[in-house]
Amino acid sequence: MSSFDVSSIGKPPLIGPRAKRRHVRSLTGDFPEVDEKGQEKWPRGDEKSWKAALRDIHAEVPEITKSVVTHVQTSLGRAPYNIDDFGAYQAAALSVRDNLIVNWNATQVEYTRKSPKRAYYLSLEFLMGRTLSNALLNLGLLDNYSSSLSSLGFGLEDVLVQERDAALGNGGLGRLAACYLDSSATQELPVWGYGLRYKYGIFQQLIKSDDGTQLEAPDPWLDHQNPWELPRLDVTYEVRFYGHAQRWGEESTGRATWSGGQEVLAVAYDVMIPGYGTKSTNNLRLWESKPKRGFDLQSFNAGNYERAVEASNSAACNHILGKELRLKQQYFWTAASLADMMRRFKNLEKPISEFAEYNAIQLNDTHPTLAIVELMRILLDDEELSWDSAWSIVTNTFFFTNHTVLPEALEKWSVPLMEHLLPRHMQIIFDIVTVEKKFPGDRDRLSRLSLIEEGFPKQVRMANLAVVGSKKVNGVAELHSDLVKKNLFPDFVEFYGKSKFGNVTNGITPRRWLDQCNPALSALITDTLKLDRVTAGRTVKHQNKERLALFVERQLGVKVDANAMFDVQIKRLHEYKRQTLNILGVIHRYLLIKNMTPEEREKVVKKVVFFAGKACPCMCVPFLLTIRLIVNVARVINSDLDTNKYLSLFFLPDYSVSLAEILIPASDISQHISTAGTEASGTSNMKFCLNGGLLVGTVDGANIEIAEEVGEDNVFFFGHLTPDVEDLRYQHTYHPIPVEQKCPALAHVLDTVSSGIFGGDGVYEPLLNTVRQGDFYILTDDFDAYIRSLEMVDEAYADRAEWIKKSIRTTAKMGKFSSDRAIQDYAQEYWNIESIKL
Ligand code: OAK
Repeated sequence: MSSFDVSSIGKPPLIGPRAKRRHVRSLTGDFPEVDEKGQEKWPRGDEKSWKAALRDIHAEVPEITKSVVTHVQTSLGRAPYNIDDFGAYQAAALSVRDNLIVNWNATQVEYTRKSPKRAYYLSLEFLMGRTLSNALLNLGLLDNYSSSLSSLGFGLEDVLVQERDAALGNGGLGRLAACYLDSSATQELPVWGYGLRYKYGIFQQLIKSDDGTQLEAPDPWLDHQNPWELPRLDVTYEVRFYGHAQRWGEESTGRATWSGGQEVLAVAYDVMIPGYGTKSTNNLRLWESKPKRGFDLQSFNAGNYERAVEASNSAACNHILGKELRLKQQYFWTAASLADMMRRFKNLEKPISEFAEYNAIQLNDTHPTLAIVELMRILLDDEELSWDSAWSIVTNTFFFTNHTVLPEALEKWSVPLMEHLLPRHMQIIFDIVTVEKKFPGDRDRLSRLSLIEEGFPKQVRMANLAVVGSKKVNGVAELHSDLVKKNLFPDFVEFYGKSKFGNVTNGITPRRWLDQCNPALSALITDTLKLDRVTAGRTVKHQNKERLALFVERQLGVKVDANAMFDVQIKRLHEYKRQTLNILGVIHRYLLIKNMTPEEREKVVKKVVFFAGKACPCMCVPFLLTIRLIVNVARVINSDLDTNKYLSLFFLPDYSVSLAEILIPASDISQHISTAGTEASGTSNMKFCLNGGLLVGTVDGANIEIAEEVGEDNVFFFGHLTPDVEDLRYQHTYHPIPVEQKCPALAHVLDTVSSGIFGGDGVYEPLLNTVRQGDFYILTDDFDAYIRSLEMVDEAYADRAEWIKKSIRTTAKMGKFSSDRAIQDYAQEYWNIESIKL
């Protein structure tokens, strides 16, 4: 993978007039166009290979070329000479898919034959990114397809970048789910994912050129045929909403009949998940909603239904969807998934009492918590089990992972809404509450433990429900798991005992996040004969920086100095992640350099700062201004001829998995600077380190464990620790100290922004005021330490040989953060499942 064409990363494939111009002929199926001299014109000037492939289609041509050409003709319905890079991508993808299907079938047959205990990963988000490159790597077919495509006149890289990212989610939790699927297949574990087949992925982010504001456009990722999924039009389930729940008999925890309302069809789409170096190929089953034919038209409110279907088709952030639609989406997905699991279990012809011995269900945060109630409903109403038997099965089947301690992310559903949409489920939740009253303790404790929060309206606390209904609960890094116990669920820990609460530190797949995005470094690691690793490591990093520089030049038309230090912060934009701290730090650096003499400037470490990330448009207004500030600061400092040689800044729009794959290998230093105690884990920190980038960060999330592995001297820590944060917030409220007094350097930066040198005409004041007043994320307390840590980064970077050694040591010590380890932790300590060898 040497000359990586980055020009169309994250871009939709070429369609429309421009694409047509690249065809030799339009899609008429005619033979090649003839030029002025009567010569046939063939794409890529490679007439011979196409003709040979056509002629020898049934003879001894390499299998791969044969299969690609066949797909061009039979699946795409095109004459083979009549395709562009996108057509070549489609044909290659279909050809690779053939391999996947064979392995996928073999795997599923083996699972059926051996009837092992299976684990199901329920996640509302799966950020899969591109598939072709990953499938080729995992199948060990990269070189073969590269040769085959090249014999047909196509470069592998040109073909790979045609694929559009599957971006069915927002951020960390969704990408983690994708890494875990890769590792489950690689470890040959019988794990399936269940999610939603959104019609639109996470919005495409556009940055308005005049004022830097973020605009959101839909991501119609399915506009072209998606080669990576198999529609299973025969696998459908009916999912009910609304209606009435009628209890049977007197007993409050007994059976009921739920009838009436609306029914929607859930249709399955299967996505094959290949393991690395194994035939084992797992399944990600995504549900699409379809109207049910012939149902009660009178109770069908067409307008609402359309809206519901449309909304359930968007992977937009939480708050965009109306509450009811979001709840509908969650129930639709969990009900279809459970019906599917139940059908599979029934095929085993085992007694229902053994359900938990054959099934483990992992809840990826609280979004799938309704699955707990749905399984209760099935066991009580359909299987006619007693409450205690049903509850015992449920609480041995589910496992719950929490992914955030931010109170605003803890889901709650209004009781009246639940009663309206899911009347039977609300009954069951009330029944759990009744049973739960057995909890001893005082009234306050009982109310904290309760699944129902008092108020107008009353609310169902989904996190409490997930804890009560699960066998085990875990956080995603050591510190976070401690906070889950101490701050989120202390009463539950006291009630159930500590053993119910654990930790599984997150992991990332080294396939995508090293082999695929950084093949040169991957090769260097496996090359045991290489003597001068420092020089080689430096060369690899430099090549990756040049690749990023080329990308920026093509995207933004600006040249970037690959000899400068590359400093990267890429993640969802959120106040707690403190992109604001970073941009205020950049301004500070700019002002320092601006005030230097030319001689002093020559001693400055040259730096290019990169930001990328999407901001959920429903976030608070001040914070949305951060992107605007970054873009406008970039405009000023990149055009300042005094300083731009020493400091430049870029906001790369439309952050995606594919963009991360270019940015991460190119980073010298990356920023993970959340307020201590707020970032559950972070996983990009692991990706940067694996690629030999060093971290500047707070003592938070997985940063801590990374430092334990790579050594504290290889991480640039700064800032107040978690236990200080509450005290500082208290001080801010009751004994505020003006920023001018507490942190003059920051006050100067804030005043500079207010002065209007970055434009905006006062527009940034709401953002600046969140720092000057309130300062919930303690920027004024951490700013000085942050600047000092960046100075230490400069000093360390000045000794380039030592820096590269740090970088190599960091890469070498990242074994713990492989998702293979993480998934084994889940498999052994939680799900109790074993590998199935094919
Ligand atoms: C998203 C929605 C609701 C709750 C949590 C999230 C989420 O994305 N959390 C992130 O999960 C990652 C994977 O565990 C962590 O690395 C991030 O720190 C966390 O913010």
